[in-house]
Amino acid sequence: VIPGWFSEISPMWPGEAHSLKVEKVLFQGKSDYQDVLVFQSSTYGKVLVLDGVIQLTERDECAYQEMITHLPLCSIPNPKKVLVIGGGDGGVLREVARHSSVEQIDICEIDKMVVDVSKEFFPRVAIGYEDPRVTLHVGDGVAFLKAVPEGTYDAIIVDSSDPIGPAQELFEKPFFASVAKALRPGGVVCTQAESIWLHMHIIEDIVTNCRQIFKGSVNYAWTTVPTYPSGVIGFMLCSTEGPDVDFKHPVNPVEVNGIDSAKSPLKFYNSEIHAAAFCLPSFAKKIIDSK
Ligand code: AAT
Repeated sequence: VIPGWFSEISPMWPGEAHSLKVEKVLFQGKSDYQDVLVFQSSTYGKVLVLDGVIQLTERDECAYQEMITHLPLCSIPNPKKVLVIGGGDGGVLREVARHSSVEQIDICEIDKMVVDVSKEFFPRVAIGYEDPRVTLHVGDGVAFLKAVPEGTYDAIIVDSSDPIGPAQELFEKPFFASVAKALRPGGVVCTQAESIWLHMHIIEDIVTNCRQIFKGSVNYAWTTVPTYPSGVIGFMLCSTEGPDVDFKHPVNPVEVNGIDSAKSPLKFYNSEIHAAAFCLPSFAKKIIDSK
């Protein structure tokens, strides 16, 4: 460990640790679920860390939050009811709020401290909570979903931390089954699905489970986020049986109806990058297509 630097060390990426220079530690706390840290970095703005793992930085959060939200929501016409699991910082809410067709945005985040810390230190992210369509439920996403009546949501976004800690079950088959049940026919889910450079074994399991559970389309997409391990992160996009969803050809462009509710323009997402996100390097394509 280099003095004055934060290094992201985890058994999920053994032998490597991305580091950021720390200008100032702004918050350190221990919630019921995890260690929470906020620091000012010299080059990426403020950084939110849970259990030693970077969740977002001010500079590159747009890449992740815009992609995990608009990949699913731009793939279906007129999304109305949207559920976010995790995502307590509010960034995904901010992005969902850009869609004027949306009438109801529910969020289930396990850790109230993440919500409070985001409102205090990341106002441009937590601004998502200001939208009147948002209802916050503090609790475990697994339990929340089990209680959702069948066919409730048009889209579910699982903005979860890594599968070590409170998010473990969010990567398991029974969870995907309750997601499918909570979606209407032809509804879509997008889940945080780790890195093709580091986690092909996790991705293989997710794809295998999702192909069994989701009878519509099942696709893997990815994007670049410099402060996430290996600099890339992926998403699992699936639809339930019903009206066809072609994730690779967005039908509901957000750039057109977009910028008012979030009070700031999109920084990363556009229709070209949406389509490109589904192009995979050969080594990953081979494995994912074989499942
Ligand atoms: N939006 C950017 C970053 C995240 S946040 C992941 C959130 O999921 C955290 O706030 C965490 O408290 C919440 N969470 C974890 N487990 C659960 C659960 N079981 N139910 C509800 N919420 C949960 C993702 C960062 C990705 C990091 C990649 N290395």
